[in-house]
Amino acid sequence: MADILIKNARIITCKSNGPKMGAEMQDLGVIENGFVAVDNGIITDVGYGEGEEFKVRHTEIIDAEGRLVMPGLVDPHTHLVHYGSRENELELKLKGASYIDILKSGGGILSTVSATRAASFEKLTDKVVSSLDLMLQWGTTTVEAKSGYGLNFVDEVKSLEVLKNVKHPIDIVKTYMGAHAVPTEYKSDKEGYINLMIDRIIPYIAENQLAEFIDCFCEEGVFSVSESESILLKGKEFGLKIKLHADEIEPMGGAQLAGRLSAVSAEHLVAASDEGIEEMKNAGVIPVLLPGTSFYLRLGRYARARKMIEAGMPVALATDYNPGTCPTESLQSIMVFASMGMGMTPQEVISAMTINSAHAINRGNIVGSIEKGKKADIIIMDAPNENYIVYHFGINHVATVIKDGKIVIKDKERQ
Ligand code: IZC
Ligand code: ZN
Repeated sequence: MADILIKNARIITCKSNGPKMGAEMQDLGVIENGFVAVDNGIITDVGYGEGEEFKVRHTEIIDAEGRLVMPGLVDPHTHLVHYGSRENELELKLKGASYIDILKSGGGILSTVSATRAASFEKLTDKVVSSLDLMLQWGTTTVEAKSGYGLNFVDEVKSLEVLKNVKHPIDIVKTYMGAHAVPTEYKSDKEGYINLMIDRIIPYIAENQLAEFIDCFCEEGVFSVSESESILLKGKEFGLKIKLHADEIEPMGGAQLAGRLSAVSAEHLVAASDEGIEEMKNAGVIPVLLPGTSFYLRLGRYARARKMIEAGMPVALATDYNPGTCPTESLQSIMVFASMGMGMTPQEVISAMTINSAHAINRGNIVGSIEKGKKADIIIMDAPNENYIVYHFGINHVATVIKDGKIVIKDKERQ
């Protein structure tokens, strides 16, 4: 018995026992002319043939001939909960202002903080829902989301409560990121802000299970390596898992810190040193690369994905969706930058946005591949093969989205 049977499909399973390491990322575990059976929200079988042994109980049989069936995309790094937008910075940026210059003059993150603090719970929720709707339409079925635009007790808790209470098919993994910037009221007392996080906010968030991860913006002019370390260690003491914005713009030693703390993942890594990459590898830290941000910051350089893959590391990719440095919800857009900017093959890109990104948020045993026993989070792309998705860029290839075994986006052409 099955609720849904997908047949005649080219199935990109992304099957793997753990994250796909280095060269393994090229192997997507493709099943030509296969079927997927779904029952009660779970994948119950995957194989060759039409799955004729499955009688379909409730919903329907999907004939996916000529299409690509893949795991729902997993976005392991977003700043989903924020209010307002920052298109005003576009012109400043084009005139040559750097990201950190804009932040130091009270713009950037801090302008989003003002808008987020002023927004009601309902308004913030509406904005989150409209972004989640877009993500789902573009094929994302699980997303990591950070706080970090409240920067005080009330508004950080508000942001995480919005994520906890929002009703949406997409699964959200929550991260506390109070260490995103120093709020204006603590401008000349950074230590005071760090103490507020350490003494009050982190314990409250952990005890009330408002987040699973803690993250910190370790960057020149934001939080130093030693400040980041004390904040992250406090989170760890309270049971939060560690992520880290490391070496995004300046080579700070963030990658080494991620290795030393055995972080689950370290993100950005554009300026990460050879030693940093080596220490991450030895500690099993997953590199989460954000090439849309390199592009949008006009950095003129990208993280060294090829070096990391050749070193045998399990590279993951994310949008970094945020209102300043990467205002897009679309992982399909990021595919192009990963491929053209960093030289990743379409196969590596898909591994990095499914099984590896699932592991980067501690969901590798539940989502990220089409395998028996996993959640039935499946997308059907109107594309003949995986190369085509990267090749025909800038458009949405998603035809159908199945989330938790329910068809939430229905193929318009074939209804
Ligand atoms: O709002 O600018 N890099 N945090 C770290 C960001 C970008 C988000 C922003
Ligand atoms: Zn980020």
